[in-house]
Amino acid sequence: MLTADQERLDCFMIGLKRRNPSEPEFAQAVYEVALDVIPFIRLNPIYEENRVLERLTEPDRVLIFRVNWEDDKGNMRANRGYRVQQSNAIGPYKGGIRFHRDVQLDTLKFLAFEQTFKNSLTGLPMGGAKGGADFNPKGKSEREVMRFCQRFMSVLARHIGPNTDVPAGDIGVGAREVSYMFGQYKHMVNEFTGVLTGKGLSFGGSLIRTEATGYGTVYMLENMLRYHAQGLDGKVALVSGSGNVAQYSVEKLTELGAKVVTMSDSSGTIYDPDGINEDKLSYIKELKNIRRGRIAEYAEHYKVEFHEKSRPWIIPCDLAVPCATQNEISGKEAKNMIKNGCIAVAEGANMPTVQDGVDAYLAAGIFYAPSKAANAGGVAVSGLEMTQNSMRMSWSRDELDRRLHAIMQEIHDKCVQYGKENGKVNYRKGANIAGFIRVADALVSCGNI
Ligand code: NDP
Ligand code: 2IT
Repeated sequence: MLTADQERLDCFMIGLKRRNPSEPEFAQAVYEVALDVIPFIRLNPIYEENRVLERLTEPDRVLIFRVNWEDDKGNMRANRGYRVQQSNAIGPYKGGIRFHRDVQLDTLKFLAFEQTFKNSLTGLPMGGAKGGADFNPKGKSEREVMRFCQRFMSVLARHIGPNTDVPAGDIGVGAREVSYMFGQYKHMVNEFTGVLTGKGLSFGGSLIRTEATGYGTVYMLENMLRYHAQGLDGKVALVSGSGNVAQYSVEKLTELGAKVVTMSDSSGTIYDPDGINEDKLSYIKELKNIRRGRIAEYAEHYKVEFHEKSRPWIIPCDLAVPCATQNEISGKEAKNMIKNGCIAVAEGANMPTVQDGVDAYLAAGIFYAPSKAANAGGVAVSGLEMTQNSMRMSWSRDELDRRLHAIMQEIHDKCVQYGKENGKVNYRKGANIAGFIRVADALVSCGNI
């Protein structure tokens, strides 16, 4: 990086941290984008003149609200709800809702910021947003989850709409929660519209939305390997997490010939050296989606190792597909994976690798698909659900899978177009610049609002 760019970056980050104290994840996400975008802005002064980076790092608005709800014992409970509406430069605000004990503004600001670039990469007309609550779904009854979703939506409803802001799922929020929220919204506004995506199939949900993030991540990995004359067949893969994104990443990896040897949850990692085949994955789906149990049960059931409180990254592999949460791969773990022979990382989770780890991937020259490119298939199919809802029709599974494939291929190609340097592809740079251009051009064209 040129000295002038480094100075601009340092100065920009000092200002950002001063304006957003105690928000390390937001600063981390912004830094990773600014690293690539600041040199690009120097070459394209129109973006500097319009202060595009400063505008993009300030959310359009942040909503914070109290959510009161009643538990099964009749106690009144209070949680904090959020919606960060980051940018509607290229379409209505769009992004998931996270319910997790640790949710705080910092996390949602990083996610909304990332979402803006990710949505831009899909080529579809969607702005960026993220929301959630510090509600812990673990151990809650079905009725408690329903009541929480209803109370959450009773506040959020006045701030969203099919042309304003279209939420979806994320950690702790799947089709069940989206559907409860949709029911509450419909009840309040007396309108049946595509205000949320990831709904149940019989009332406007899209086929393949459930699978899309995991499948899309593997399509991105496949594209990246193919571009470098490699393939998935016979490769050993580590997957973290055992929720929505992990399950469908494992499904597609296995279908395409890779052997997945790990999955995890917040209590630890299972290591199955024979591979998690279709039958074993069905067991995981039943365990996680129906019984809502812990991953350790898999180890007991199949008599394999369970590494308590441990993450997968110490196990030798060819491929790593993190699908749990942010900052789940440390610099040390990244370096260890590279040392053990890992050749490619595709991020199903959002920002799962710390900055040091990303630096290590790039320095080692392994193939690295950053989250905003790799996991964009989920929101892309959400975008297709919005289109189907507007047209009051639905596409077939094959049609949607074909479109998902095409979108992931386009994202890959944009990363190559903007990320080529010294005969290699820096996918982080490619994704950042390609995502930036579309939003930045819209901001410039629409004036200083
Ligand atoms: P789920 O709630 O379905 O699954 C989350 C998984 O990650 C669970 O196995 C969970 O374990 C584990 N996990 C969550 N938090 C932690 C933590 N702090 N430490 C260790 N493990 C943790 O969520 P999704 O699969 O939907 O989301 C996973 C990731 O993918 C997130 O980063 C999300 O932002 C991202 N993503 C999701 C998309 C979607 O369409 N759903 C789209 C794009 C990205 P446990 O059950 O023990 O908490
Ligand atoms: O991080 C993400 O892209 C999501 N959680 C999906 C968002 C969406 O609107 O489908």
